[in-house]
Amino acid sequence: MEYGEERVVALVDMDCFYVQVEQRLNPALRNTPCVVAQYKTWKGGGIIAVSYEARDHGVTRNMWVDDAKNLCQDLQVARVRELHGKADLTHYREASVEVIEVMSRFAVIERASIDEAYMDLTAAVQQRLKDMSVNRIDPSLLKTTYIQGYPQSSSELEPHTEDLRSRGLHQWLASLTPSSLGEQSSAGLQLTVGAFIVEEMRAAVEEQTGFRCSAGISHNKVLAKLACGLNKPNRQTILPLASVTELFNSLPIGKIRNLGGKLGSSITETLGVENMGDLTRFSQAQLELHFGDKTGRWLYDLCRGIEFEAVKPRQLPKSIGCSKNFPGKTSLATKEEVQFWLHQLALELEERLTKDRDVNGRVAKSLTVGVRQLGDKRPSSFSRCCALVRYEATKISSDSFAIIKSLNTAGNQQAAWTPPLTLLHISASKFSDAPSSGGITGFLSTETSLSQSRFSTSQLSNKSSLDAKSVSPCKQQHGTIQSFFQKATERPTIQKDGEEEVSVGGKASPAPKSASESHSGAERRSSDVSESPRRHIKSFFQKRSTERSSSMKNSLNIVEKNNSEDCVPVVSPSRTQCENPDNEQATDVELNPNPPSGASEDLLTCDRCSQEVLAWEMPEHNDYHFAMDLQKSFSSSSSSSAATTSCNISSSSSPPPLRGGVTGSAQSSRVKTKIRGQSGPAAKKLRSQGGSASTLDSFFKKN
Ligand code: DCP
Repeated sequence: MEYGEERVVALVDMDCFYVQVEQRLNPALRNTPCVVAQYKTWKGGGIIAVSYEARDHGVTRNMWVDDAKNLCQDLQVARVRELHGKADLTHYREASVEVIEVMSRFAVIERASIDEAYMDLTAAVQQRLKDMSVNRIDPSLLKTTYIQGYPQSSSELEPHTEDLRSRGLHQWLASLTPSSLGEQSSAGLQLTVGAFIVEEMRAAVEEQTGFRCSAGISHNKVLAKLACGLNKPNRQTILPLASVTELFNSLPIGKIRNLGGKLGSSITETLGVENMGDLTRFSQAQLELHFGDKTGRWLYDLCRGIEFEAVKPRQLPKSIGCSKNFPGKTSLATKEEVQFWLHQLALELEERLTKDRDVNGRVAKSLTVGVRQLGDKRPSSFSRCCALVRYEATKISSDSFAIIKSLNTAGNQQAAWTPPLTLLHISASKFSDAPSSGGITGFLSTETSLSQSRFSTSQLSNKSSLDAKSVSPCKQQHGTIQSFFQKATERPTIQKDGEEEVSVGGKASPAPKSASESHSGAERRSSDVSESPRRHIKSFFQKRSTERSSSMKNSLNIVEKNNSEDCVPVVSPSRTQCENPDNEQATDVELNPNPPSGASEDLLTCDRCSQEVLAWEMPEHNDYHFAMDLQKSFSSSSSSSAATTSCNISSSSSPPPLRGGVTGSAQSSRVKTKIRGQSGPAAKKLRSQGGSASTLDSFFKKN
């Protein structure tokens, strides 16, 4: 077996997942051009999932429904349900659990997001090979399998056709070396047996859940993920190592798993290369010089299709959480509002944690609270964690309030909350088995003092090369469309229950640094990392610059994420660094030899900004983009006709999704500029002058 061909790894990804969930709930939607949209107040709502029939009409994610209907008159629209004033993903989560359950009967799986799972099939393949009397595989067992790179001379055939697939498969099967008993099977044969298992598994998923999926089968996670996307929907693709060179020669670096963000952009900029195959021109020493030892070594192998990140057995999400945006004038400016919304989020969290405990027999020990402040130009936000002592909304919200109240510069005696908050999120993580003896009582008895573990990540800045803010869940200033339409005057009221007076462990929390003080470290680091080495004339400086950034990246790719100019950086709350000696996550991260790994669990990649976002935060993240589009379209309509108050949005309101690499960064910077505009003085000035913001205001009032 050649180096890098030792394992058989597969990625299975559901096809247009939310659409399929809606189609199962409403069979009339099946086989139709259909989309799932969030909310509907503005232009019919924003599209987050698209059936393949609708894709044929040019409908894409991130379009407005009304625009999509112009492309496809018969478009069917299913809506994401709402609960507690937020998108409710329950149906999709439950469907995901069903799928994972079926898949895990076939192999040990690593749930990678709400609709994706990796599996290491090496052992299962070996077992099958032992059980097989003849090491030949009948093509009829691989009815939906493509072989990347086969047939080898296929220029006259249309890609993705059945004829091409079938000829490629036959050619591939004919090329396999049959192995006699006792002889080690070829890598090709192992992949083929893996593909056969995945065919069976996909058929079982469809039979038992009604959902179709696609898959990639190769020797590692990166290639499996890449292969999965090559022949969607309802197909699977084997990617042999021998076909990698040709594929990589025209594959943009940003298309590779973990290279869609800053690291990919930095590679492109630093080395002046575009495609993955271009990296093979560099020696390992050169790559190490530019990106540090670990990343350099990793890239050297990766551009040859070799990667070793393990498939980590995990079927459950690592964290459970919820968040809500309060953009612009809906930002939370009083303690009452902050408490009210923390309580709303806590209600949802309590409900989901309780269900999770009952179903999965585990309890979360850590509670993370994140906020973003109005006018905060940094991509990251404050994030603090404490012990999660009880699954009870009142307790969760009061503890959450207690650990963020020091951010309120208006002081505890005032009704105001300053600076206002534009985002709240709470999440639970650090799960362990629910105590078997004594049940929940046992769990409750292990209550620890909040003061012991409570820790502000903003206070870690001097303790680690990884700034605490860099590792905290950096939240975004993205907007909830729905909140946008909410009148500022319709502020919620809260039943006062003295939550603000909650004393945590009887200790006053350490005085926080002022907002500006605590931001500065991150900002400095941000500019360090994003500094383009090309600006330097001397290669020496170039090296220094990239080394500095890569040494941070080597420590943890979180740095990239948080300092990224990407508009909505989101990092798993489990990565928030609490000052806790047994902080497994922090240890994990430090020791992790693979530059950007371990972070992908529960994450979806946003096609707009290439940011990886927790599945449960995706609705809020999408809102952000929708809100930005909306704001952009208002700006452009008002600049073309300042007097108009009508909502005359051009199709440019939904720019085509940008994916990865440099393009992603460019998009990100644009968005960032708008973030500033949204809440900054310029926007206020515009509002007072009756400019575009005033148009926006009057529109909101109408709604
Ligand atoms: N999702 C979302 N917002 C995004 C991206 C995804 O809400 N910006 C949700 C809806 C998707 C689901 O996550 O159905 C899975 O996302 P995928 O990226 O896997 O896309 P689909 O499954 O919809 O389509 P595909 O068949 O291309 O994988």
